[in-house]
Amino acid sequence: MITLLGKAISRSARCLWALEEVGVQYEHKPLDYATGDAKTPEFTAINPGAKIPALIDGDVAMFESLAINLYLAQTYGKGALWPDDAAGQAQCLQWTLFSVTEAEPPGSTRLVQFIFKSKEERSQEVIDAAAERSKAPLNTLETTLQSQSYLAGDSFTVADLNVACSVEYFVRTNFDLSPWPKVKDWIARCMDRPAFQAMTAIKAKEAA
Ligand SMILES: N[C@@H](CCC(=O)N[C@@H](CS)C(=O)NCC(=O)O)C(=O)O
Repeated sequence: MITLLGKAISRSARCLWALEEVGVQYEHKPLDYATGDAKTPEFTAINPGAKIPALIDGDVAMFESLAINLYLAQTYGKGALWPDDAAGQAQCLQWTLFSVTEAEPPGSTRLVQFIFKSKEERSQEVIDAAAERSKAPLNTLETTLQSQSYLAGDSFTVADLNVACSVEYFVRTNFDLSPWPKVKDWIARCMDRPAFQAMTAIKAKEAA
């Protein structure tokens, strides 16, 4: 049985989305780093950095949300989330690193400013700098999506899932995506997927 460790309201949501996409049976243990759940010897044996999420699948024990998603795609999503051909697989690796290094930093800055900070604590300077930094990755995505429906070609793969995890932060913080209409349409399609909706329902249940 696959076990995902980490509460849904965290980067674990990305892995819940991937698990729902591949359709395998899994157990979800909503460990909360804030209460010390991630500092136990059992958890730090997997991630010495004590951050969620982590995944256990038989002999495999790993951390890093987007690496977990690549693992799930390669292991359980062949021909769907994980393309059959080397060219498509290369695109999945490329876009995953793009997500972490280019798209997530300005997106998570917005998340911190708009979701985790109060109005009084917000910094307009930080928000403006993040908006400026968002333009290059959004331009890259827009150009790519002008000639294809999805990032690795014409069907949804882990490339889309792993980038959408970062771009979704812009949606959640009401960033105006209208200068990037292809991105706006693509992220709406990604967030409309039944697996994304299933993950959203898990988050809502956890928050209730
Ligand atoms: N790059 C890691 C980041 C993991 C991460 O920062 N997780 C947060 C929750 S979203 C956490 O556990 N934070 C606890 C801490 O910083 O002490 C990933 O994508 O999995």
